[in-house]
Formats: sequence, structure tokens, C-alpha cells
Amino acid sequence: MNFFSRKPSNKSEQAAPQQPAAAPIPAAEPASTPITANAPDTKTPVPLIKPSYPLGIPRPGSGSKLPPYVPAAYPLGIGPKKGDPKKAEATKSEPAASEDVELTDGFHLVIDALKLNGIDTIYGLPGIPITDLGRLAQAEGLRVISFRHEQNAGNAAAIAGYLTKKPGICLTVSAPGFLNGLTALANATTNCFPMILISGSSEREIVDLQQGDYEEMDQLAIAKPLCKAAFRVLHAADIGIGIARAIRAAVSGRPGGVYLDLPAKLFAQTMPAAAGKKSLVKVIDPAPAQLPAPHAVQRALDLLKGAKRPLIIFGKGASYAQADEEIRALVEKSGIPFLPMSMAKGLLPDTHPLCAGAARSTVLKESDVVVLIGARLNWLLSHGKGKSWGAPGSKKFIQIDIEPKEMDSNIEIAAPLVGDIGSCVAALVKGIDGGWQAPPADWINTIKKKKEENVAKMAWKLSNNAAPMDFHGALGALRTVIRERPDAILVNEGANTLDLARGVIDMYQPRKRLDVGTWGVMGIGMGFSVAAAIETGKPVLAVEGDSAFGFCGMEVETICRYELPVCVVVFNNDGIYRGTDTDPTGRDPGTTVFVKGARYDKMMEAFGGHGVTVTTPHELKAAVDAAMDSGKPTLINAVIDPAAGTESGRIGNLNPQSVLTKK
Ligand SMILES: Cc1ncc(C[n+]2csc(CCOP(=O)(O)OP(=O)(O)O)c2C)c(N)n1
Ligand SMILES: [Mg+2]
Repeated sequence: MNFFSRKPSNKSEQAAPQQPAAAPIPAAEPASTPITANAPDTKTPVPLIKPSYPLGIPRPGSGSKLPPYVPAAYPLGIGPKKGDPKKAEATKSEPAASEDVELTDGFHLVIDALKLNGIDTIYGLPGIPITDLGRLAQAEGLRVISFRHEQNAGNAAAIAGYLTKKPGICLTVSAPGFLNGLTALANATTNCFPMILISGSSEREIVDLQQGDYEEMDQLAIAKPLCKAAFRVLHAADIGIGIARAIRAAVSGRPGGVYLDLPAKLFAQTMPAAAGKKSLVKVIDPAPAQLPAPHAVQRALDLLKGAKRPLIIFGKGASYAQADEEIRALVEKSGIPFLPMSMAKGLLPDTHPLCAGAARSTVLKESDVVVLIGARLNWLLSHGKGKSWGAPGSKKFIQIDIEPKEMDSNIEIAAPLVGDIGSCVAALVKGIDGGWQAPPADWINTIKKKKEENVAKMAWKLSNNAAPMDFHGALGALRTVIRERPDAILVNEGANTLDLARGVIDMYQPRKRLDVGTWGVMGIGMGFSVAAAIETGKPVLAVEGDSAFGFCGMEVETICRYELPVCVVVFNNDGIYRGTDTDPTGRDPGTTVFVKGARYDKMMEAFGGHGVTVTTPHELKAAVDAAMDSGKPTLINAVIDPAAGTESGRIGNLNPQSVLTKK
């Protein structure tokens, strides 16, 4: 990856045009808030930099209309002023400067530090104290995508991190905005997506004495247990190192979420521009390769060579690694069947002869040696034990993971292979080059037979054109869409809508399926869709349960505003799991049902996008094709039989059941 391939800017020392003394920012936020100045630590008031209204920068639109990436400088006359001795004095981290010293400030140092490290997009939501940061970042050529709720911006940043291996940046205001972004940060950490939540925060002195500042909250303390690392920067001179630490923490080793706390007054702090430039840090080799120990590789190979019924399981760690060639080589040279976890689908095509996706229960039960590649033995794999894994002690595990602590997390790992996935897989490939024997034919044939049986069983269900639609009929139509458009990105959430789509829709290319991940969290759909479109420029098909969509639906405005090629299909079955629940007392609607016959398509129309309601699989296919051909923001309200779903989709067994609860 060319994560840090951008050349560092050296223009930050250019003289910035003189500006008249700036007035406080007009009260776009609470009118009564005394925002006279974010004074640096010396208590000397420093006027705020005027908000910029950069002319000549086109409105953000589709990928083709992007403004050029502007190197760090102050080309629009919005940079810090020079020659204000009071301001130079006010800087805590530098001694007083003379009249001629050109200054920079916290705002620009943050932007310059991000740019220096190849970060070109920010997902966020403006407000005190980061409104100007967003404006200035946009003026300086970064893409700044503004959302309607921080959780969606956070989800966008997280999936941008997954897709690019660069940390996705989410920018929020203090307390409530920070908390709104925090769910996404915690979810990113759980899913090993690299992201940095940057939140403005209130005055430390007031927060720490709990004196009731505007949006007072000890954000750093709250974020710490929910992410991989958390940092706060108090001095402008430390912005460079703070951002460097955040980047490295997010992407090195097992990736995850990082919190970066930037108190309001940091942004207005000034320091000499030359010293500011020197203080920036370009992170060298942010996610260094971690080679597996040769004896660990040999141990894994020895175990694999003795296997009669070997199986490889790919997790989303494998797709994140972007080691696609090594992974293909491992499967094809070894001849070992593979099972992709949800977001690893497409790493090799689901239609590959060695894909065991359609024989999942057979291979889990009957395999004798299982190679886990970037997949954890968590609840999604029944912790590696129990009924679904066959007779106790019937198999041995080889596990590839960059995190040593992952080994033996649930059961014994016979051959731990600690290192980055690309290096570990390459080492295995090297080891199977000579004298390798393909797995016994009866194992391959057992899987093939099971697959054929299951595929045949499913075929008629997928081709039904009933109205109202059931899940299979609707998904059969979408399955064809993805077969015909394999480079589209599929975003998917819901319960039945998720579980059934995962099984039905084949994927053909790596990192094309984005879904609820480890937690099964609802509400990722629109954030993921926005970031997928922005980061890849590919069309996006978001297949959403009506409940799932409700968590993030307002972002259809964002999709329209940025004119993104996103087609949202809402599987409208009038509720969570089903639309048939009732209140036993007859007083209120049942707890899992929504307004019957809701028209989600109207939401998209409200913002200038295209809305359609469909009632048959044929209509659905035609509407999706039209949306994807046009590239226009579209929402298709797909009417699904309210009685078609099952409680909690495929994981109803996780619902606690008391003998006292009538079922
Ligand atoms: C943040 C969050 N809140 C609640 C849940 C519980 N939950 C799981 S699936 C789901 C919605 C399922 O309904 P829908 O999206 O309409 O899918 P359907 O089964 O109807 O296709 C909910 C609320 C969750 N997973 N995440
Ligand atoms: Mg539903």
C-alpha cells in the first residue's frame, strides 16, 4: 500500500496574506456562549481566525468533480496572520517571536499533520470547536464529508479504514458528538478496523474541576476502555507527534480504533510556522510486516501435511490484509477447501470449486485440521467447540493472527502462527511448493456432493416471483445483480435480511461485502455506503432490513448531497424480524412492528434522489439495474411478506428462554 506515498508539503512556511483582526466566530451555536477567544494557556486572548469561505472550490460532487489535492499551505488567505507579537507571545510552546515571524496555529497543524501522512478524507459533523477545522481542511484540499449524525460518520471512517488500510478519520464536537461517535469507535475496535475518532473537547481546567463548561465531559477517560489507544494533545507543538501516535496505534499490529482528544483552545494556539513544520511527524512504515518464526511455520506445515480433511477458514482479517495473491496461491497450490466468513466472501469467488460455503455445517463438523486465517474463534464460529464442530477433540487448529493473545482464546491452538497475514500465508505457500500432496479425493467429493445438494434445494426458492415477496425471492433477484456487476460493493444489515443475503448472494471479488461484523450492530448501512462510494468510486448496493435502515436512514440526504452512486434496497416487512407482532393487551402496537405499508422510497425523493416501490423480484431486479446504470442515489422500497421472517434471523437460539416465559 502506498499509505504514506504523498510527498510532505514544504509550503507551510509561505507567508500568509495579512488579514484584518478577526471577530469572534458568529454565533452559529448557542448564541449566549461567550466565544470570544480560545485563549492559549498564558490567558492572553487571541482572536479567532475568521471562518473561511473559500471561493472557487467546487461543491463536492461525484468522484470526477473532486477538487485537486492542495498541498499544505494557506493559498486562500485564510491562514494564520504574521507579525502579531502578542500572538507569538501567547504561544505556550515557543518563546516570544519577533514582528516578522510567520505563525501557524493548531487548526493548520492538525490539517498539515494529516496531509503529511497521506490522509485525504475526513468524515464528520461540524460544531464547536471543530467547525473551522472542517472548513479549513476542505479549503486545503482534504475531502470533508459532513453527516447528519456522528455515529454514521464514525461508521464511514471505520469502513474507510478497512477498505484502505489507512486510518479512517471521524471528526466530532465535544460530549454529545463525541459520544455519538463512540459506538462506531468501539465497533471499529471490535472489528479490527483502523480508525481515529478526533473530538474537540472543553477547557481542561474547567472539566477537571467539574465546573460546568459547555459540553463538559472527561472524554479521554470515557474513550480509553473502548478503543485500542487514546491520546490528548495540549500544546500545538505536540500535534504532529499526537497524530503520528494515533496513526501508528490504529494500523500497526491488530488494527483498531484510536481516540484523539483535541481541546478547543489547542486550535487557536499559535507558534512559529517553521517550528510548526518541524514538529510534524511522517510515520515511517506504520504497519510493519511481522514475520512468523520459521519453526512456527514448519510446525503448521507438518500438521497440515498429515491432514486427511483439511479446511481453511478466512475471516475479515484476511480480506483486510490485501494479501489476495498469496491467499489465492495458498488455496490453489494446496488444493484445500475454504470457508469464507461473511466479510471474507469474495476473497476468492464463492463460485470457486474449492469454496465450501454451501457445505458449511459439513466441513465444520468433519474437518480434521482447520487453518484459521484472520478469523477468530468467537461466537460466530461457536468458539471452536460444541455440536457444530463435531466430536470433541476431533480436530486440530492452525491459527494465523497478528495478535499473539488471540491464540488459545477459546480452545487449544496446535500450531499458532503469529505474524501479519501476508507474510504468514506467503511462508506457508513456500512450504507447500515441493512434494505436496493434495487433500484426499473423498474429502473433496464429500464437500462437492453436499454443495450440489444444498444449491439444488435452494434454487427453486430463489427463482420464485411471488408477491408479496419472501426473502428468498427478493434475494434471488439481487444475487443475479451482483453476479452481473461483481465489482459493485454490497452493504448488508438486518436480521433475516442479513442472514439470508449472506448465504444467497455470491461474491466474486475481495472486500466487496461490508456488513454488521462481529457485534451484529444495526445502523452501519448508510455510513458504510457513503464511505464505500467515496473511497472506491464503485457503485454501492445497500440491502437493508427496514429496522436496520431506521438507525441511519437520515443519511440518504448525505448520499443525495454528495451525489453518490448508492442504491439502497429496504426489505420492508413492517418490522424487526416480522411485521406480525401484536400487543397482548391490545393497547399499543407490538414491540417489534412498524407502521404498515411505510414508503421508505419517499425519504429518498425528499432530497432529490430517486424512489421506487416494488412488489415482485422481477420489478426489484429491474429497479436495481436502472439505479446502478444511472448511478443516481436511489431507494427501492421492497415490499416483503410481513410473515416471512423468523425471530432473530438465524441466531434465534441466542435469545434467553426462561421456563416461565410463554413462547
Ligand atoms: C445497535 C443495535 N440495536 C439493536 C439490535 C438488535 N437487532 C438485531 S437485528 C435488528 C433488526 C432486525 O430487523 P430488520 O432490520 O427489519 O431485519 P429483518 O429481520 O426484518 O429482515 C435489531 C433491532 C442490534 N443488533 N444492534
Ligand atoms: Mg424488517
